[in-house]
Amino acid sequence: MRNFCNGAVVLTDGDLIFYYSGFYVDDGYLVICNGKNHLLTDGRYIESAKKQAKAECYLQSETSLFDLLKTLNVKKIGLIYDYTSAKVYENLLKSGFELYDYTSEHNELAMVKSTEQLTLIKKSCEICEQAFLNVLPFIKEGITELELSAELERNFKRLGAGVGFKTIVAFGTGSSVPHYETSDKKLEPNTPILMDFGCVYKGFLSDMTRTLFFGEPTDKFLKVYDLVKTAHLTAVDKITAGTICKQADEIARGVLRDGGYDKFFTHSLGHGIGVKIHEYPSLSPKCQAVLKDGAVFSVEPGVYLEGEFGIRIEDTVTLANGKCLSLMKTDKNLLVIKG
Ligand SMILES: [Mn+2]
Repeated sequence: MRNFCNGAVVLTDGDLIFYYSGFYVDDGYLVICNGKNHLLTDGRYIESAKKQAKAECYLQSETSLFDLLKTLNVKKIGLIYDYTSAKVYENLLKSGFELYDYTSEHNELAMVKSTEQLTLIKKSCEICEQAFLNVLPFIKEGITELELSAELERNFKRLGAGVGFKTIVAFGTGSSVPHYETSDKKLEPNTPILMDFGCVYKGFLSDMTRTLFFGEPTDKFLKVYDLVKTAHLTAVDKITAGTICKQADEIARGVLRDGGYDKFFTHSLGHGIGVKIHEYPSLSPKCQAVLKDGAVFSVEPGVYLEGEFGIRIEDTVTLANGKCLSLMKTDKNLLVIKG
């Protein structure tokens, strides 16, 4: 029987292969053609792939990508440019295929989560939050940032998940660096603690940040905390299905501006979350994307005062029936741990 396809999508990124086939490989190709998945991988994966992937599976040593594309009679190939190597792009181009960027089609599809995907993300958020609650008793003078992050990550695994991304635990002035490198710094009295963490449950991520205080917070810290909390709660309250990303960012940024701290909010309000921790859309001052029901994203306003402290409050949220709902239950009030 002649297999006629013409157009296909070729993916090489492990997370995206997982998104479309339900199976993660970091070395292989997923070819989607006429609504059918074809997965090419090697001997390390093939046994599990045949059981788990929603795809026809092939050993790369027996069937090359080019053999398969030829068999399927593919002429035109969609690639997700941000997640395709220049080498793959060049090899396909040299072989005479017409290439196009499949990114926007993928983004619109991946932004809206299915019921099944949402269930996994909710579980991921539940584990993330439980792990956070479990580590609170470990916060004592002398513990290091790395020890606290290890405890958090140990809890992800105990609760059935994996580490979603590089955990950030920042004590004191380290908290003013939004993507701080967790170190062996020891916890001292009267110190803010910023923790940014997330787990991965059956391929789907969660993302959460809490800023706590160990000891006695200053009036300035309390004032800025309150402002960031108001920015967070106002954004969750006002974002709806139909909100343009830049408007969503402005809701929180406006609150910080009214308080005089918007110039210390040095990143975007949030980002889509799914099989990757940073997905489309970006809730940034420039993004024109429209948020839709079923979207899952972070809301994470922050204020970073160099040499003093940083405060960020982040939840993973979703849009359902037009409204923005947090998938995290712990409240956003400042948690003060007495030294
Ligand atoms: Mn985040």
